[in-house]
Amino acid sequence: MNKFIQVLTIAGSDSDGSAGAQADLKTFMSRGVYGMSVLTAAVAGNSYGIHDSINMPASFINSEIKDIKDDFKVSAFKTGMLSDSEIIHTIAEAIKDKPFGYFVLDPVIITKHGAMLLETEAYQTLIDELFPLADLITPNFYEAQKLSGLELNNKEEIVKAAHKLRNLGPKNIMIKGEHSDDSISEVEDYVLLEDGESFWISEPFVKTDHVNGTGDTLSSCIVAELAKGKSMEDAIRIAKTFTYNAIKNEIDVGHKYGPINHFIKDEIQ
Ligand code: PXL
Repeated sequence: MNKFIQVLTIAGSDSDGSAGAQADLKTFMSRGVYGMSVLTAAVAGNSYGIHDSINMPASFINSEIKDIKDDFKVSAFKTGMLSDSEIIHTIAEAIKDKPFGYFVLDPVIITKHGAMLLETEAYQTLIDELFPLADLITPNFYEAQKLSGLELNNKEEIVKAAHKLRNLGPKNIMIKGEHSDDSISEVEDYVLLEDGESFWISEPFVKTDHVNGTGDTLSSCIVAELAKGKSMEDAIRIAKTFTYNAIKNEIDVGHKYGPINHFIKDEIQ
């Protein structure tokens, strides 16, 4: 029998398949690991926007997690859309004994269409209950500002925010670069590692609307690579390249903020 490394996403379902758990599972498949999903919520959306959503009851989320725990050996996992404080608390309780290996926390607050996926009053719960358990957090520019309480106008302020976020508990921090300005040529992310090392990582800016699910893809690729035994730095570098390739090789699906391309078979090791 073929053995597969097993990984998990704890995230929301996005009906159009571009983001959330669907993007995570596609990324896991593309990176050669066996993916599982615990759904926290489900959104009704397409490339124009998100039009409805429901949260899973806490008791159901607990049942999903219990079923994974009872049967599988998960080497790494991530969280995505968590909606509210009750869901965050449910997950924090369920994972505090570290049943699933490395923990990558993508602090999803806002979508590319501008829909809010986390209640404002839950920001502090996320920080208090999940940040201390996380091996890595991957906020985008907007989320880094909201969670650090700092305004990020230049590189010094991004570095400062990363240190502030790390003081809240996560071992490693990756702040994804701003790309709302179409005139930029590179998207630069800042990484602060557990041992104090830090670096900027950049790829060319691709001018396209097909960018829904990029954050989900990046964090799930990091999960896949950590599960395979890569170092945190290597996992981050591989994921940045994988996500860039998925954006660059556009697919003609949807009309507005369409999906990125999880079919690419790149040979990044
Ligand atoms: O990409 C952020 C995201 C996360 N989770 C779900 C989403 C989205 C964006 O659309 O729908 C469920």
